[in-house]
Amino acid sequence: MKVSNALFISAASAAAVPNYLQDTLKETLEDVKEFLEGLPLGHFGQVHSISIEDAINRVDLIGTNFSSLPISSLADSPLFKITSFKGAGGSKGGNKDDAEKATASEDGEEDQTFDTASTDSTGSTQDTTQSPENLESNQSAANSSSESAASPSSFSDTEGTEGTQQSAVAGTCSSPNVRFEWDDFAASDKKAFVDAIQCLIESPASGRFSPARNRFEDFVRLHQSYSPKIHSKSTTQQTHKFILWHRYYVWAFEQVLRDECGFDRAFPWWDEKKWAGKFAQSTIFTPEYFGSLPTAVNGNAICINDGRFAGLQLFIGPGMTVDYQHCLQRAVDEQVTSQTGMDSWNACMARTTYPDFHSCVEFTFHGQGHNGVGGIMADAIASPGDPSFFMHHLFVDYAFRKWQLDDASRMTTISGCEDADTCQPLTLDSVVYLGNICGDKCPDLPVRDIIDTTNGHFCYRYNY
Ligand SMILES: [Cu+2]
Repeated sequence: MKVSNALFISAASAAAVPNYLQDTLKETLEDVKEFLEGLPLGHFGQVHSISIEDAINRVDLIGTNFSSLPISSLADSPLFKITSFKGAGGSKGGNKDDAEKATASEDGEEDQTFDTASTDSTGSTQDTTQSPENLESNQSAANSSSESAASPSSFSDTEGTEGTQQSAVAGTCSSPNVRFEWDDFAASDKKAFVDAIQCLIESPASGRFSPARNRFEDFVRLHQSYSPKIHSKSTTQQTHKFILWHRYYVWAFEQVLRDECGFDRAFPWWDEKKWAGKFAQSTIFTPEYFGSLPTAVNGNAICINDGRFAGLQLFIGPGMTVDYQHCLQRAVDEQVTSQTGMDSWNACMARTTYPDFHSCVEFTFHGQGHNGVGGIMADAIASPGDPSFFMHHLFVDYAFRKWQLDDASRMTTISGCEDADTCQPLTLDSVVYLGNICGDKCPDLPVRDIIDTTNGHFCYRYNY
């Protein structure tokens, strides 16, 4: 996993290597050069500045020592075969049990907390830190158009595996998990988060997202395979499923971190807009956590050799490429990250219809956040290969939630295009698929079950 790191050190100490070994070392370094330097920036389609087809076609630029799957083969893949949703009423595909369980649970109507001191043997806690108004349903939150939460001194999100619980009475889940902003966490919590992601990288692939080589790559492969269905082709050919699909996707990532890697803290989100124009100075891109954010050198992205993911090698991407080894790499452009600030935020929040809001987000701070980090992140298709993808999309989901809180009707109504080709109407019955990446917790679901983070399949909110 740390091959490039080790070689990097070797290169630095090459002067100490005996002459007779220096040629060998030089050859070895030549062999892995691209893993050290990263790929030319042109190998990564700039997110949404080109059409999705162009992004897919970028694989032709790379060479021949990889295999690339044509888009048509993916559409026919059983994994992504469209299954029709069986009725909007009645059972919510796997959630009914959860709802019943939650109702029966002694914690069912209790408030959750993040105070580690009161954690009991089952991992459940009783609320001791949140004030009553923080625990109100989204009705009051919607009225105030903001969410707030106590700032706990420690975080222990114990509700994780019960994130789907629903209140049978109010229709709104009684104790939403609170996602806290990155800077609200203690260092140990941040470390636990990146450690859990590293755990996924070190865990075996499920085998259902071939040819992913580890559990983390299952997520990369899912996103890659499904890319054409969940991103707009262009600003004129859009699918408005993008923001909903990614909401479900980062939620699934949370479930897997909790269930398979024991992550037991509150889930973080990243207030990206406060770092506009200075992503490289942000508190996620550090040698302790997600690694540094270097600028390109000679038009190449830079392999990341510090942080928790130092030396990470990827085998999914760029574009539709698979089985092609390349390093986690970045190439920051702060001119681009500067466009992720309050101007675009305010512009999007002012949009009054779902499709208008959606387009604004997808093509402004969403796209610029990706392109500004550069390298893997600038690839519209395989960008989840950079773990910072999830922080970026947590911000996008935060933006969506904030916009919904401005008008309660946005929690229950939808419009726009389901697909970018023919613009079939997107409705509450349109189905969103995740390939069951988190098992029974990730069934194919209608939009009505994922449009509201506190009523339906989810039970979470943000701390502000
Ligand atoms: Cu995406």
